[in-house]
Amino acid sequence: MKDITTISGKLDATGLKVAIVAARFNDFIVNRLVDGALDYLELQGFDRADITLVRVPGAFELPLICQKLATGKKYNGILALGAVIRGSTPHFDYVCGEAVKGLAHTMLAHNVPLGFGLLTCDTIDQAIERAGSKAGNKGVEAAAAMLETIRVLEQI
Ligand code: INI
Repeated sequence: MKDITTISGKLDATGLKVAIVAARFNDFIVNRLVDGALDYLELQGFDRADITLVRVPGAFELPLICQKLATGKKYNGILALGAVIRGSTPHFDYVCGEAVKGLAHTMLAHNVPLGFGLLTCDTIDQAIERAGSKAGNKGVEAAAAMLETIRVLEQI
C-alpha cells in the first residue's frame, strides 16, 4: 500500500527575506517580542541583512503597513508584532478587532505568510508573561509559525 503524502515546512532560512512590523505602543512589551523574534530568526540561519524591521505607532497601523509590504512582494514572510492591553473603555476591542481583521485579510489577499504576534491581554502582567517569561515569548512563536508557513506554501 502506498504511503500518504505529507507536506511540512522545514525551519530553514536559506534564500529568504522577511519583514518585521512592530508597534511602538507598549514598547516595553513589544521590544521583548522583537528581540525574541530576531534571536529566533538568527538561530534559524537568517542573516541580519535579510531582515527588515518597520516600526509603526500602534496595533491599529499594523495591517496597512503589512499590506503595503505584501504588495511590494520583496518579502517571503511578514511578522506583525504588537501588544494591546485592555483599559477601562471599549477602545481595546476596536483596536484588536481591526488589527486582527486587517492582518488576516492581508495574508489571504496577498498569499503571504503572516506571523501573528499581537498580544491581546486583559492586564500588563498577562502581557509580561507572554513576552519572554512564564508563558514563553509570542514573538518567537509567531516567527516560527511564519517560517514554517513560508516553507509549506512553497510546496503546494
Ligand atoms: N495600540 C496598541 O498597539 N496597543 C494598545 O494597547 C493600544 N491602546 O490600548 O490604546 C493602542 N492604541 C493605539 C492605536 O493602535 C493607534 O495607534 C492609535 O489609535 C492611532 O491610530
